[in-house]
Amino acid sequence: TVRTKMAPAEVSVKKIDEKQFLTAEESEISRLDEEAKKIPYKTKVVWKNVALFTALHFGALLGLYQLLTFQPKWQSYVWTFVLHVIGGLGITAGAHRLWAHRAYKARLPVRIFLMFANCVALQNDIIEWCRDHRCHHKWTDTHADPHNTKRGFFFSHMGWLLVRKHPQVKSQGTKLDLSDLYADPVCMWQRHNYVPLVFVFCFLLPAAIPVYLWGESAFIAFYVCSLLRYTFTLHATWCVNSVAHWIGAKPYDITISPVQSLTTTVIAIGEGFHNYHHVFPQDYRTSESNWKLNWTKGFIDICAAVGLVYDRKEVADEVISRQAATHGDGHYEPKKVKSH
Ligand code: ST9
Ligand code: ZN
Ligand code: ZN
Repeated sequence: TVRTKMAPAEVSVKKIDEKQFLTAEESEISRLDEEAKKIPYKTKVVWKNVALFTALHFGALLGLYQLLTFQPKWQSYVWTFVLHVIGGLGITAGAHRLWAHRAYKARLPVRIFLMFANCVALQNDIIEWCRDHRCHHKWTDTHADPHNTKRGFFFSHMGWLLVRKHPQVKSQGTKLDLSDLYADPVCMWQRHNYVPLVFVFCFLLPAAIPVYLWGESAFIAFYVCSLLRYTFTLHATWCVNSVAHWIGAKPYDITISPVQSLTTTVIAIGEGFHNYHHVFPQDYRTSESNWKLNWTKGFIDICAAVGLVYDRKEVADEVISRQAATHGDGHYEPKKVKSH
């Protein structure tokens, strides 16, 4: 067929006849689109969330002002960055690659660490996060995708957290198998204790540690290390849903919305090469880059080296280059030497 034999250069000029090459999953997507047209739905703003996020952003702006006018002690700068990376790992290595995609297996100490790190990032408990994320991959860019990019850049970035979900998110989402998450006592423990956990790990400890260990002002510690850092990690994460679904190269599949975004990869510690990730979601690396651009892969590999992580799933280079040659936009650069 054209789709599997087409050379990369041709792909970018020839329009693929979508009807002719519908796979099972793609035809489910058109079924969902048809069904959605019949469901009455009006965007319903959740004003409580609008108020909370507005307040958070005002707090973060105050923190940013303090940060840019060099009010914090140097240790607080380091601490803020460390917190972004720890919370980030709780999302990338934890909620995302381990729990949502099962891209590798982790022994109990790593799962416990990632669960606490996940609380530092406060992005809903792991089970809820994974349920939304599995919806996103299975039904990308339909109304069953919680952050459907067809509803605009702002909606996919953060707007989806400010309105009631589309009924299709709920009706489709209930079809997902989440039994692996409910069977993990670490996820269940986090769920049962979520509110006190995020209070302590996202707000209290990040601000209290600088005050007690290097005499930072409580005011600065709270606005910079808690509020600004939390807000920054949120936007870094949200960029994966907005920026990395927007404009950029599609070396692995030209027909889908996710793109390769370098900026997003840098701020989201290795998660911005999103065209790759949507094509090979089971790959624990989520991209072909090595640890320098993919600190999350570095973290997982270090854990594996000491035996705390195992069964890392990785797509073979031949499969990747074949995929790129047949479905990509021609931006694929084959690796000469495999870099780990
Ligand atoms: C946050 C999450 O920021 C960010 C996630 C981003 C994901 C990014 C992915 C990218 C890839 C990974 C890269 C990582 C990079 C990280 C870099 C780090 C450096 N399936 O939700 P409710 C049903 S959170 C099935 O209230 P509403 C279910 O029955 C920020 N069913 O819906 C549910 O009841 P229950 C902090 C579903 O009323 C019921 O509906 N958190 C599903 O429409 C009600 O659910 C917040 O701000 C589903 N998927 O309200 C909280 N979903 O749960 C924001 C729902 O009991 N959230 N159901 O089973 C809310 O306030 C609300 O969810 C709402 C919708 C207002 C948005
Ligand atoms: Zn995506
Ligand atoms: Zn994913």
